[in-house]
Amino acid sequence: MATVREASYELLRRHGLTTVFGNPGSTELPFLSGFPDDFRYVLGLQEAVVVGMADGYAQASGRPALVNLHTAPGVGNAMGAIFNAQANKSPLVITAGQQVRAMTTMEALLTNRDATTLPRPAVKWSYEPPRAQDVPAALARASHLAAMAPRGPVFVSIPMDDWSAPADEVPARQLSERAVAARVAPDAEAVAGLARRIAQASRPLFVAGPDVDASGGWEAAVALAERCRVPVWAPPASGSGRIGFPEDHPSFQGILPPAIAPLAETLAGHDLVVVFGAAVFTYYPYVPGAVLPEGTALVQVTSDPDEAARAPAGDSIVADVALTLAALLEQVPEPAGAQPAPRPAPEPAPPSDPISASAAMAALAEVFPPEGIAVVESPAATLALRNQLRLSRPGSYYFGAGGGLGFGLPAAVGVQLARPERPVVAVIGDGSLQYAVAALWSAVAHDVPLTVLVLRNDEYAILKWFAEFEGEMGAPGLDVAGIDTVAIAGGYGMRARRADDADALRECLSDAVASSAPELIEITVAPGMSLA
Ligand SMILES: Cc1ncc(C[n+]2csc(CCOP(=O)(O)OP(=O)(O)O)c2C)c(N)n1
Ligand SMILES: [Mg+2]
Repeated sequence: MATVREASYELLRRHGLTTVFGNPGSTELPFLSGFPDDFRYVLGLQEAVVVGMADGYAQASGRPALVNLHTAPGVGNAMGAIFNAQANKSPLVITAGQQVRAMTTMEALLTNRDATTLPRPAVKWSYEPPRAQDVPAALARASHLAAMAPRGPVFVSIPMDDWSAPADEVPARQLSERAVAARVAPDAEAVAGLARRIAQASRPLFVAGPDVDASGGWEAAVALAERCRVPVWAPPASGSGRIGFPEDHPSFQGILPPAIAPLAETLAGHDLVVVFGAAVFTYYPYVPGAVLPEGTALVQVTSDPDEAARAPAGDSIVADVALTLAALLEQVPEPAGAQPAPRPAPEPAPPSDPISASAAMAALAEVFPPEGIAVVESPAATLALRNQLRLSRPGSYYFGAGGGLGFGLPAAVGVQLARPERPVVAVIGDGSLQYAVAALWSAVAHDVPLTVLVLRNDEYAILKWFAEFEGEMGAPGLDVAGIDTVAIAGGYGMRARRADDADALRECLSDAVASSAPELIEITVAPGMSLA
């Protein structure tokens, strides 16, 4: 008779969950013992690293990823990363070991006392199976739920003695064979109504957000924008984990500002705004004003019911974004007017010593391969990167939409594991690198040929900018001078170099991108925010 462990591995196999991101403890050993040959274990040395790697892997592969954490302390360490994964709509099946059932009532060491409450509210479902025999069913339910819109992390706590218990043969096998088709097509009337509104609008504008990319709607978004001859914007950068439209396309006009009043001002003069696959809108900081300018109507297309329900203005259609784009494409007529004028090419950054973050991003753009992927966590240089790099292919950009640092470096490892054929460059601030720095070790240990570019300004530049913007001066703790990132990377066994100027940076970057080993490059950049 099969054990719960055997039945569970068979189920995970059928669900394609054969890569396990984890950091083990005694309570996880009964799951891991006899680890099947066709499974891969990716070790992270701290739980922020584990979940960050799984987040990048799940997003870049488009499929749920499996995480295994060490009971309450492991989940506690992981919380910031789970929060990020939820904002990223990253489908993670997060499991954690639990004390043996016979000793949870007396609270033996490592008992996860209130296991299902601990990861809330950052997971959309949290569960501890009532019997050992229910573990496969819990894993099946978790995997289906994680993959359904809105995608996101789910949690299952598993008592350590469950794994060796005899499984319920038939239900476990039935569960393994079930498939759930979860993409929801839009209501035909709603699509016809939106197509009519687009056709009748005199100056429509599109906003293409992260779920255009995640849903596979990239080409349809380009075709629809070209057909309708509308300008396309990206939603505010700080809350967008992916880009939804080629940023070098002539229809693409730029990134909306992140505060209420300036965002509304940018939309002024357009009588219809259609937002595809984004929240309306992820604002910060607070600059009050009307959400929409006078005379502007808005329609949001989102697969996330909550995103639709909480929007402060406009109408919403809840459905798969790619399916809705395809349905619209069949219905909108081609208008008479001209295509929008393309925005200018990026300005060359003026020379300075040290170079500006913009100049560093321009150097990166010069050597960035067309099939490259950028994973970004360099707060004061994000806009410069977006402007200089102008990424043009689907699945080319990952950014922590939750705003929690510690996503970028491990996510880049996960993205590179999922997409070995595309070179991944992580662009990380000197402060941000420290939140999940042990991901450097995972990149080396698992031979992940990632390039890490660290922008060193010895400060939390974005916070200084923010302080000035808010008029809150004199805060301590905004300088991080003296971190020798090259030495740290060396300590983890990673090849690491310092580039002294833009020429050296280009050379180091081309080498690292072409190499099949992980490499880190540090460049000192001028302090402050780089906006373009
Ligand atoms: C987990 C977490 N802690 C703290 C912050 C607050 N925070 C936002 S940006 C930032 C500074 C980032 O510094 P660095 O990576 O050097 O980027 P720079 O601003 O210099 O470009 C900090 C501390 C955060 N976003 N997440
Ligand atoms: Mg910095």
